[in-house]
Order: sequence, then C-alpha cells, then structure tokens
Amino acid sequence: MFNKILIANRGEIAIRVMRACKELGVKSVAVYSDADSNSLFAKYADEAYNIGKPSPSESYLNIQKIIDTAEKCGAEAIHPGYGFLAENPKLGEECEKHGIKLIGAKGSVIEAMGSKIESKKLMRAAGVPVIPGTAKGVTELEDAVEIAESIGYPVIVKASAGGGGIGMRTVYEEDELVRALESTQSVAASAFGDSTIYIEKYVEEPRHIEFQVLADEHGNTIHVADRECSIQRRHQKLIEESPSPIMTEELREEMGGAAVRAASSIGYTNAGTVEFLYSNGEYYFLEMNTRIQVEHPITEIVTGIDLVKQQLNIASGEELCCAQEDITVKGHAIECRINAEDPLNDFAPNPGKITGYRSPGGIGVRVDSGVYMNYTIPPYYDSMISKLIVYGMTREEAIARMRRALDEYIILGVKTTIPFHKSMMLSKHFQEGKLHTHFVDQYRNEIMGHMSEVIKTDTEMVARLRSTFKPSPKVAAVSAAVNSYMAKSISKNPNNYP
Ligand code: MV4
Repeated sequence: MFNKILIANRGEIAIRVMRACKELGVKSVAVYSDADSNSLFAKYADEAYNIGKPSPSESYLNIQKIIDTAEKCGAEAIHPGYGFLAENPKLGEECEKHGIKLIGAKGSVIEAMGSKIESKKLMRAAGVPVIPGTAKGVTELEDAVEIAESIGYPVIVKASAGGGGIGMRTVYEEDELVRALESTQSVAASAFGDSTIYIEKYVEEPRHIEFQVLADEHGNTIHVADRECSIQRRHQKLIEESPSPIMTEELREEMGGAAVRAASSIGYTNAGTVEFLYSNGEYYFLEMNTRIQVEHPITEIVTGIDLVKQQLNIASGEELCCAQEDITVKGHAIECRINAEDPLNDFAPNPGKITGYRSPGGIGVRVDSGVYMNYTIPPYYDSMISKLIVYGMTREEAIARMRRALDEYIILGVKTTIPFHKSMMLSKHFQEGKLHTHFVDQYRNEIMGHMSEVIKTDTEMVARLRSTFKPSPKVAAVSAAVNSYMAKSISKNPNNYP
C-alpha cells in the first residue's frame, strides 16, 4: 500500500477519499485553490497546498501544478475523484512520466470509451447488447435518410465525441432529419472539435441503470451490482438508488455479466461504471464511466464494500477483495444530492454563507458532506454540497427514512434542493418505482405542487429544529444584550468572565 497520496479534487469527494486513506494508514495530501482555503477538505488532509487562483484551469485542472506538488511532498499516487481531471488521459500520461501511480483507469481505455462509435464497436464485439443503429460515422444525407428508414422512427442523432447529453437530437420523421444532422454536426464541431455523428434507434422513456465494476491488475473483474439513476434533470442526476426497483436476481446476473464482459474485454482496471438504457425487458450499453462516481455510496451501503479502499488496493497492485460469488445485495439504499440551488427558481445556483447547519443522523443514515456551520460556499465550482444516503430493509423503509432524515437536515443561509427531495419522497409515482429518465419533466406539476406545500407547511418539528438557529426577536434581543454585557465586562477585567 502507498505511504502517501495526493487528492486532486475538492469538496465532499476529497474528504471521502481521505477517509479511506485514514483507515488504511495512508497519509493524504490536499491541493486547494484560493477559494478553498477555508474548506473542510483542506483542513482534513495531513498536508494541504495552495495551488492557485479559484478558476479551475489555474488550480484543479492544472496538471503541471498538481504533479509538481505531488513530487515536492513525496506522494506516490494521485486520486482524481470525479469531474475535473478524472477522465482526462493526459493526467495518466503525466503521472507515468514522473513515476507517480494514477488511482484510476488507463489512458488508453479512457480514450476508447470517449469515442461513442468506437466504444459501441468494442462492446458489440464483446457480446454486450448495443442500441440498434449505424456502426460508422454518417456523413452523407442520402445515407442518413436510408439508415433512419431502416431503423424506423423515432431515431436519435448523436455526436461520436459527445456524452452527458451534449450533441444529440431526436428525430420523429424524415422532414426533421436534415436539420438534426446539420445542427448536431455543428454543435459537435464546436463543442468537441469532431463533427462525426451517428444514428441509432431512439429508446423512449428508458430507465438509466448502471453497474459498478471493479477490476484488478491480475485479470480479475467483478460487478458490484446495479444502481437506478433515472431521476435526473438536464443530465444532472438528483436521486439514485440501489438496487433498481425492477431488478431481479436473474436480470442482475445477466446485465452484470454484460458489464463484466464490457470491462474485461478492454482490459479495464480500477473502479468503473457501465451504463445501460433499459426499456421493456431489453437493455443496451450506453456509455462507460472510467471514474469513481458521485453515487458510489449507495452501492457501498447495500454490498458492504468500501469502493474507494478497493481503488487504492487495486492501484497498489493488490488483488480484489472478493470474488463475484461473494457479492450480495442486502436491503435498499437511496441517495439525494443536496445542491446549493433554488428548486423553485429553475434550480439556479445559490452559493453563499451557511448560517445554520445540522446534519441528520440515527439508524441507516450517512451524510457525505464538504461543508460546515458558517462555511461560505464559493461560486466557482459545482453546486453539490453534500449527499444524504439512507439504508432500509425495503425500498418502502428507505423512502420513509429519507423523509425523516430530510426533515432533520437543517441548512440555513442558502437555498438547497432539500424541498425538492421531500416532494419527490411524497410523489405517488416515485413511491410506485415506475421511473424513467423523463420522470422529473413528466411529473413536474405533481412535484411542484408538493414543493409549495412542503415549503409552506414544513412540519412543526422542522420549525422547532430551525428555531435553534433563528431565535425569536425577543430571545435575539436578550442574547444581544447578554453578549454586549459580556464584551464590556471582559474588556474591563479580562480575567473575570461573568
Ligand atoms: C439515448 C436515449 C434514448 N435513446 N439514446 C443522454 C446522455 C447520453 N449519454 C445518452 N443519452 C440518451 N441516449 C437512445 N438511443 C436517451 C438518452 C437520455 C438519457 C440517458 C441517460 C440518462 C438520462 C437521459 C436523459 C435524457 C436522454
């Protein structure tokens, strides 16, 4: 195992990685920007180095500064977390040049998975189901018309270099095809510098189900079960759960087997995720994510495996902790992403000072957070401030527990997505588990209805918990008088505290 590693990230994921380090006896090094000198992760680390201005390109995306810091402090490996440099093959290249181990996927597989046409080709060859469509880039209009005709409308035009929802357009009839091709090509050219596009069957209202995989450097690859990630908005996930409400032992074995073939066929190592679209009993490979993901805790909760610890074990050359038959799923876990955003104003980011903070606790509750009371959330980075994860023996118990934990969660000073999550837990359709990727848009009115109700009539308990931070005017006046009396008394006689 390593003696010391550098974490090239910030916020809750930096702390998550450092927690694994502490348990393994590995020293952790934080790098932080000028905007993060008061951040919890910089204080949690054994060593912390300022690497520059708040702008990501001058700090968390600056490979040179990060490698320099690792060399200077003698870190043997770098963990990139998610986002920032996590899927940048250049980080791995630079690490190799400097004899530093990257705790992540090899550059060659990151690149293979970055091209959607290439990855589909590899997956088809490995016997993983892919969405019906073209196997090559489409350039000629006549070809496109013919292809769409043979696939059958609706179809979707996608950029090969795309991902995360950028550069794709659905087409319901031939008339729309030309415009969709042109617009997708031009978006792809400007966003990715690669105008290659392809066409496939559009799967309407699918579920997004993904499988966690782990692969070591000795040829062992396993899957660590599934996650349902259909509850999203503009390609930002909001709620994830494990297992998927539709999962059965048989389906898990089949889809998990496909995920393992996907990973092992490309010589994948470390932790990764194989994403599928699922619709009417059919499932199709969508993308592979070559990083630890935001939602990894729900998998840890239902399987008992510390995925970040496994990443460190794998990178230091050890064998996987477990064989496939050792992996079992127990109970149900749900994660709500708590963002500093106003759900009543189109989820507009709402950074600022947290003037009251108390996180929930009790049985089956986990909070992975990067914030604290009186902390000021900087405006330069993404707006996720914590993740609330609950466990239940059943999905029903997990939903009830999430409602209870959300009620206990007090964050004052900034608007958060907590009211949205409370509303989702109240949604009959969510409770029924009939989820798909358009769920939030489809049931927008139902959710908004619950939300104004939740905000207006927060339970008496929530009001009481909140009152411990926001005293009544009378109490506030008394406490101001006491504070001022104490201040005067202390200044008169510093050794005599009243
Ligand atoms: C699709 C699809 C339906 N049919 N492909 C969105 C992100 C990008 N990586 C792929 N995406 C989709 N591809 C076909 N053939 C629907 C989506 C999609 C989606 C997928 C996963 C999670 C959320 C989504 C939200 C909207 C659309």
